[in-house]
Amino acid sequence: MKIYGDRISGNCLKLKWVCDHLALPYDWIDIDVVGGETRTPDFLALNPWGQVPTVVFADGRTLAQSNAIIRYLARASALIPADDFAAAQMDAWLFWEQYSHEPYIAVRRFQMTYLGKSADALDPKLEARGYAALDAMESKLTETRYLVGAEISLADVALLAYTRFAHEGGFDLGRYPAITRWIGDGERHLGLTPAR
Ligand SMILES: N[C@@H](CCC(=O)N[C@@H](CS)C(=O)NCC(=O)O)C(=O)O
Repeated sequence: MKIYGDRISGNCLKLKWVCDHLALPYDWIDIDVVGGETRTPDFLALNPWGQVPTVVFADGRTLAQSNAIIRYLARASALIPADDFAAAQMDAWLFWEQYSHEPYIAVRRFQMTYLGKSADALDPKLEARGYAALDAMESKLTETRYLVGAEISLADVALLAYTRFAHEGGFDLGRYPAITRWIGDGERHLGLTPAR
């Protein structure tokens, strides 16, 4: 399996963490997002959406969209709850991550850390909606160790991707004791070097 990805991208790191955790072999091919490598004719032939992560399997089939890919890679593993309702709750977090978390927290981080923009130059909605997302996570993680109960699942993998780097987008994680505890638990479980 070949993973086309950029290590600055949480969406791409989700795949690396799942593969490393489940001991799935892969070749990682660096694609420089800031340098425009997702928009070359060769890359667009691989993924017409022009985005990483993109995976090419040994039989030549390709798959894009980080959460679809990790769901496929982790099928039949403990990262997907065996109980169907718990698995649906995990999916709810995966969809929520892409619509209500990543567009604010990841985008603000990208604009500030990788495009060098100041907080004043950014749409204030990014900060307000990012904090709203963190508030929702804090509320859940005050009740349970992980997002879908006592065990880690893909919901945690997907949301760790950008939450653990939220400070790089100007978000103050010091306001969130439950999220801070959860980041530590998730990093230890997945064998990640602490982001802070
Ligand atoms: N919903 C997609 C988002 C993918 C995405 O936006 N990838 C960014 C990097 S995080 C990208 O490839 N941007 C380059 C571009 O759009 O040209 C996913 O979860 O995989």
